[in-house]
Amino acid sequence: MFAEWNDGDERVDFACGTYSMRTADCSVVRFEPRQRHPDATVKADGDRFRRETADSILFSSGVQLVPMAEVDPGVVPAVESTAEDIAAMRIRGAATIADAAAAALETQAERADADTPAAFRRQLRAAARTLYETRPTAVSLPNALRYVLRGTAGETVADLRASTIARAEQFQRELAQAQDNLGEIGANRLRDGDTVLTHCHSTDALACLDAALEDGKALEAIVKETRPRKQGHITARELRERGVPVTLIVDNAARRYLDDADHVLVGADSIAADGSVINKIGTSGLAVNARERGVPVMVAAQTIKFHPDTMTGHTVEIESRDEREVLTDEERAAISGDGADATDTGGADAEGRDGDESTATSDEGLTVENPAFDVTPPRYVDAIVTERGQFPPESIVILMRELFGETTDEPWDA
Ligand code: RI2
Repeated sequence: MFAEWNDGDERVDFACGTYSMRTADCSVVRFEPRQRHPDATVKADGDRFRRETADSILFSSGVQLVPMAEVDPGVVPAVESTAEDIAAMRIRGAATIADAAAAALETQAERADADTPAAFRRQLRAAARTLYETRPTAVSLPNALRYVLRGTAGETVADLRASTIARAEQFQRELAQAQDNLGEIGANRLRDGDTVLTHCHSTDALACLDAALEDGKALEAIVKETRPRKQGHITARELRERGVPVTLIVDNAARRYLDDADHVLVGADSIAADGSVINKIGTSGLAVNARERGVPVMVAAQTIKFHPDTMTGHTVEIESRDEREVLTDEERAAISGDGADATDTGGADAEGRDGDESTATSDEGLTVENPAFDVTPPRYVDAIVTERGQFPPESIVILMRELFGETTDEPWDA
């Protein structure tokens, strides 16, 4: 999203995501709210922005400011649009995000208006940055960007364009092939008549079930709905499309149903060098309960999910998402006692406060946390299934080193 800054204030409902703002003196900044800021007024304050809500003035609190000298106007709108779709989770799932990012770089290469090789490379790097900044935890995103940018070669714009397009297409082909191969390996762990318990929605996990079904094995599934966004519903729908009997349960019922499961099967957003699995929030609790019940935990994760930075001691950033995924404005108002009719913000409430001031978010004593992912230690994981074979989590670092070496440059440094 790009918002022009003119004279006066601009009232915008900032959802999570990346925004570019131009000030009156034409300097430009980018900022990334990690939480939704309804009806914030943004004011230019020198070369920074400050955000004013009805009752507070915050200077870029919870906001990361990046000098817009780094934002190149040559990023094509389709890339901005893909970035917005990833941030808003209209495109989601680690492998799908990687695929979309490669496709976006391909589009950037096709449509770039650069007339020199240096400008082409600068615009491509800017496009990669735009995509990268959307979601911090799914490492498949920077891994995809790095793969494509490393294949960009040539001395002319035409050669750079052609090599980028070819590389992006190669990445997408290999990604699809890797998932097929992973599925066949994962299917070997599943026996005819097994019941799997799933969490969230993972195309890698689905690939294992698909391959087992193709082998003629009958399977059943217990599907956790997976709050807050209920991506378990996607899993349930896709399994029903395949004719698999599905029992949908709320997350809190998982331990009760573990006795009926032969496997816990989940995907991953990142795999750390010590074998920790970073996946949708709730995975770690499920894995601990599964270990206690003696149900093996199988993680389906292509090697694109390996997080190379963790080989050099870095930790994986856990994405925090908009609190409204957990609590609507109406629910928040009801908890905070901001009026019986939370939707009626236009009138005075029982204590005579003006409705506009008692907004749904005015109670600063109520905090909502919405981490999207958690970390499952390797001791609770039985196998990580990749396209290169299945591994005990503790040994994954060997494959990681073989695939990535020790280099963990940022994708745009490639
Ligand atoms: P595939 C999802 O994250 C889930 O955590 C899922 O396990 C993981 O991505 C991997 O998905 P989100 O994007 O790559 O829904 O296996 O936050 O499709």
